[in-house]
Amino acid sequence: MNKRSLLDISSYLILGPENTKNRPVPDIVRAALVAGFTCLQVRSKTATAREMLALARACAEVRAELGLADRVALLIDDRLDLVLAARDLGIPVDGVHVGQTDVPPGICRRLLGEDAIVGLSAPRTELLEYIHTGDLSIIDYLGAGPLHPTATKPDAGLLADGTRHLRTLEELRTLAIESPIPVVVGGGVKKGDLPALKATSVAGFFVISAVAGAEDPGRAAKELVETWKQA
Ligand code: TZP
Ligand code: MG
Repeated sequence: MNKRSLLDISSYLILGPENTKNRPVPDIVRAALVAGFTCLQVRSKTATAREMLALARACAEVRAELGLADRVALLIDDRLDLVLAARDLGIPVDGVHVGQTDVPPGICRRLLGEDAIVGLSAPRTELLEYIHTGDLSIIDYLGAGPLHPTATKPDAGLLADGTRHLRTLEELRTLAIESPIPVVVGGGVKKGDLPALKATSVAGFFVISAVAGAEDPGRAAKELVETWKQA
């Protein structure tokens, strides 16, 4: 079963224990998957490696219970080593999402193999030059953001001179058209952003707070999925 060919990044949830207002991560994951979220990434800047592996296992179990093991991709943020460790432990993780300062995507591809999913955060500047000159054939999708400033990732879009680059809808439209691989957009994304975002032709949106921080994550997730589909 090649998950790469079935990858659906239209409604993409990212989360870790620091994002859930003390609620168990698997509960939020269940609510989001029931609501129709299509892709899942475990991301934590505070959890230990062992905690991340336990989280990945718990998320994989929820996904399997819901019969979505073949349809929803489960990725780990930043850490190629944890994806390899998860595999060794028999935890069905599908790949990794890396940023511009993590292990290069080419090395992730080589070590994880052709069936793995490798996502990459787009560089903050010179994005169009990058998509025209970089080797994107080894990557499954590009993450771009932030659409808005966000407390979840205070350095999102920050440039060396201290200013912040937010992605404009115009920029995203150009990116979506010119990128040879799908683009998913996040950073402070809320339900109200989705119609304009979808109109740019990007493949999907990613959120943390709009689901993991919502009072009713299942309802919030459902509204996001429905809004995206109907936009
Ligand atoms: N990458 C760019 S912004 C961001 C990530 C992981 C955080 C998105 O979180 P939120 O809470 O949806 O703004
Ligand atoms: Mg990262």
